[in-house]
Amino acid sequence: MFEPVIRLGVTGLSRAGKTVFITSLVANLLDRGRMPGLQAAQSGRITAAFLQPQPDDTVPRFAFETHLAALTGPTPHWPDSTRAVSELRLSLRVQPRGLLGGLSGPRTVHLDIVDYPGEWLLDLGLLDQDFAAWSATALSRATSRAEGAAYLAALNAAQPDGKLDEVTATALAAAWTGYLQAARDAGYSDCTPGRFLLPGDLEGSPALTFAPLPPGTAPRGSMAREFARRFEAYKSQVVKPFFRRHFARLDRQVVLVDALGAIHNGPRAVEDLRQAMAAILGSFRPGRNGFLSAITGKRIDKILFATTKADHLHHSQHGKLTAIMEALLVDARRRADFAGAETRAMAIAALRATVEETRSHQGTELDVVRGTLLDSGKQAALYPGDLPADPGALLSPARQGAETWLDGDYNIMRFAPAQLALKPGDGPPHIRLDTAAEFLLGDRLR
Ligand SMILES: Nc1nc2c(ncn2[C@@H]2O[C@H](COP(=O)(O)OP(=O)(O)O)[C@@H](O)[C@H]2O)c(=O)[nH]1
Ligand SMILES: [Mg+2]
Repeated sequence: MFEPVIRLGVTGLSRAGKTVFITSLVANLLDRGRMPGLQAAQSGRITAAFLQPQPDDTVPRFAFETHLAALTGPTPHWPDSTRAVSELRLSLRVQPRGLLGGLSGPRTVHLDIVDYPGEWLLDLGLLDQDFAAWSATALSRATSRAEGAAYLAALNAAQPDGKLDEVTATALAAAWTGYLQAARDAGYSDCTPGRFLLPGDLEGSPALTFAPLPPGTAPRGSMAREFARRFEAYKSQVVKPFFRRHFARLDRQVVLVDALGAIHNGPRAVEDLRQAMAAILGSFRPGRNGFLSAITGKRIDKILFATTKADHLHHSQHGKLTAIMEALLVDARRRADFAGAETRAMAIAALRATVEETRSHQGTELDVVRGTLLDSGKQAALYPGDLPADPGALLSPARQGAETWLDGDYNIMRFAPAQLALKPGDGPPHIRLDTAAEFLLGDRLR
């Protein structure tokens, strides 16, 4: 008997919220009390949901039980960050709709969820560049950012056209990794080579021991010559296998981004997010990349861009956050010249960690959220600032290279997950996870 499989990719940069998203999605599909927006759940046509061994024997299993215990245990905490690809299979028994449904009885639909780092996705852009072209863009970005200073100093002291020396090579690669980390922490999304940030068992290997170099001669045996060779090795032996093995087999995709974080970090981070979204969409466009179109058998037909952690914002501002996401997506589609898959932008919270309140503050009513601060354990109310109703008010200054927002600041706080008393049949509390699930899976559960 044919049992349909949906392969759902979940990606986003480190800390975007992938682990929390998958954990809460699966918990809310197992216990569907809080999923009214997922039609198959609401109508009772999902008659059962259960975890099963995944089909890929050599991919680490997503540690669902451990992560759920962290989030919903007696002392709730955020799960540890994961560093590589993982996978989980959830199977749903679905009663088909209509006459045919009554006749054929329930069928099983398998949902294979693949969690992979967005850092690796952005590496796709390297495939159509050579070492010189990549070095030029990477160095010009590093030069324009404070975070790049240490690498540029290390580079100054090195002699790219001199004989390769592994100690210098390792030091340069480490300095470049340090820059990528700092840049990402400052809210920038472009951070290639992505595997430098999450090296896994490739750490220290030659394919990960290079760094961008300024233009110049590259005599035989020189560091410049060897770095260019390693860059090619990185593309063929690190980047391509990842795309072949994981990416090429996906049906649906969620891209998690932290739009509030970027807004808090300022116009340059928002501009960077805008470019990263276009780059990500570009990687879902078969045909653009010869390598990808050759390996991609089926096509991803739905892509959701979701900004997570919307629980940092009172719901009265969710519409404005969604509008900002939509504007970014429209722009990304245009820039990437993207047609094909259905795309959608949303503001969600995979796990709601706050409650809403309206407080009077200096004579005005302020819509705030309240939660337990992660660092101190104290209760605090957060008013992140007033998002503009017109997304252009943020996106235009970002595009024009503004350094700071003119009209005030946007704050964020880190909250701990709240203590939960779940009713039987209810999954963890969330915001619009059911709408996200309906977009991603609804049509396949009919
Ligand atoms: N308030 C809130 N914080 C979240 C949510 N999802 C993720 N976070 C925060 O983001 C951090 C990173 O999430 P995680 O899922 O580990 O990100 P990953 O690196 O993409 O897997 C968590 O430790 C939380 O602090 C959410 O729905 N609400
Ligand atoms: Mg994770």
